[in-house]
Amino acid sequence: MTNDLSSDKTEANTKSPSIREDNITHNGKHITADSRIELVSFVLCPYVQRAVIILDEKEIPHIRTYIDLSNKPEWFKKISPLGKVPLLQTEQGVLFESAVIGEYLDEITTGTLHPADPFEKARHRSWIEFGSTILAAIAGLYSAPDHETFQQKHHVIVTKFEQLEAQLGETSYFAADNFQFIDAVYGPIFRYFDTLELFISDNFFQNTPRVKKYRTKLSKRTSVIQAVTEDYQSRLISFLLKKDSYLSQLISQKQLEALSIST
Ligand SMILES: N[C@@H](CCC(=O)N[C@@H](CS)C(=O)NCC(=O)O)C(=O)O
Repeated sequence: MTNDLSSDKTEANTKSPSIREDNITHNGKHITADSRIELVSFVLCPYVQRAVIILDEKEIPHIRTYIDLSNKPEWFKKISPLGKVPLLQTEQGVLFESAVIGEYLDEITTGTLHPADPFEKARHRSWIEFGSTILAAIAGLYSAPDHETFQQKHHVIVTKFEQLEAQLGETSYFAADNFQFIDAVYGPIFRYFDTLELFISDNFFQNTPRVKKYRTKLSKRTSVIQAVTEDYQSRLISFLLKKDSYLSQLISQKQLEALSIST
């Protein structure tokens, strides 16, 4: 996601640590409660949100640095192999790719957010990848230049939710009543719809009651709520408007006024 919203700021998270004692050395280096972990972030990035949610769920003290992706700082360009966020700076070096960062954060702390069973864990990882394809479809929707493409993307998203529906059982979250790693992926996905539904009358969840319930459950999770800044929605709407897409046209001046958002 590239955009032109300026958003440089750093925020320290000073929650109490829970670094796993039996995993404090790696390549001769120690990971301790005092170790500096810095997450390089972008305010609107759903992949960043995954890492933020895991950091929060596992109560990992860290520093969060927000950068402007349309004007990447030189220091970021130097350390980021793909020029993408999230990027995690640790005492041992830099990690990139949200899934990798999440796994690392899970492994250096007490307990795990993944299921113990190898197949079940692998199944979750498969559906995490699936989640990334939903994000791609959402980007396709908000970038669609015309009504026809918009409708096609809408159909792709609804079909993906139908596939997801078939995976969900009676549990509160994806596959358990406690929050797991995979739930950090679906929280940020569903968050988009809180904004999209302000402007799109088509229902995305009509045929998928379990997905709908899962969405509601995730929307109440503190780590999910706190994974974005307070001005997230107005920033997202500004971003959507600047796309100059079919959706941008649906965001009427009247609605913006009602939301107290200036263009
Ligand atoms: N597969 C990557 C995707 C990360 C990604 O696409 N990040 C976007 C922001 S949401 C980015 O940094 N894009 C670079 C740019 O816009 O220049 C991950 O899971 O971390």
